Amino acid sequence: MQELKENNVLQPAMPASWNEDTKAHKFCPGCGHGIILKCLGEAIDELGIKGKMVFGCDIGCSLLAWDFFNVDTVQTHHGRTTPVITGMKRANPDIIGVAYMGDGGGYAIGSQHLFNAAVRGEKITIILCNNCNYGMTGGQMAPTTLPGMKTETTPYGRDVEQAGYPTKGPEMVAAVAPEGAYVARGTIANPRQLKGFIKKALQNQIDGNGISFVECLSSCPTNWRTNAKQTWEFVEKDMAQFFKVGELRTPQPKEG
Ligand SMILES: Cc1ncc(C[n+]2csc(CCOP(=O)(O)OP(=O)(O)O)c2C)c(N)n1
Ligand code: SF4
Repeated sequence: MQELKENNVLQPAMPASWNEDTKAHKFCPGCGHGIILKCLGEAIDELGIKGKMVFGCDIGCSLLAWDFFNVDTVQTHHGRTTPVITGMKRANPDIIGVAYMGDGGGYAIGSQHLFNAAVRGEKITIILCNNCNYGMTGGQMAPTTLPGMKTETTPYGRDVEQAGYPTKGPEMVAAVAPEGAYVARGTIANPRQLKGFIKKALQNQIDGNGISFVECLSSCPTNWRTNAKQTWEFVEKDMAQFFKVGELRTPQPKEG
């Protein structure tokens, strides 16, 4: 959607929760982070929670979102966004805390935090960008790198005999979280559905239920070294075939 500004120049309509002064954003052309953050921005607007939000971003390309929103934001050490937002939420239960990270941040260096926050059912919302590699550091293998996928550190393709199979985060969180959890996997190839999942994840926190976790299948054309067609094919076919899109856990309706 576009709207006319005072100078009669067509401008893209941005979510009200975005910080217009910091746009255009800093992600590479074709990067999926911007699509995920647009879904998040629209979800924040539609739920009217801008004034209560605390947004946490990790090290990795998610840190480029440190000035993305017009909301209170904290940028943490690599993998530590989950415990930082957990602490803020415990100290001030009225906030809506969102921890945003990459697959390296969530499933490698921060995996213990994700696992234990899920086991404890922390009442926060975690949004994780799965782009099958370590984007910011130049495209090394991540826990989510697909079998046979070439990266900087797997030049002959990921060998599952040596490196194991990719981590399926939502499946793990869904398996260990207590009642009240909302868990889903969306994709930038279907932003309408992805926004719906993110909105439900935020609503779950508003309702005071358990942990909310949304993994987002995303693109990193810079490190994948793909053109636009190859990028979309990889997201829509290769990634979606291995990582099934959909809801894995929804909270039981409360009695009464
Ligand atoms: C403690 C620590 N270890 C390693 C690094 C180096 N480092 C910075 S970003 C990054 C990987 C980021 O990948 P990911 O979390 O998947 O996010 P992406 O950039 O792909 O969005 C690493 C290993 C660091 N900054 N701090
Ligand atoms: S390196 Fe990859 S993840 Fe990082 S901004 Fe560029 S395209 Fe996005």
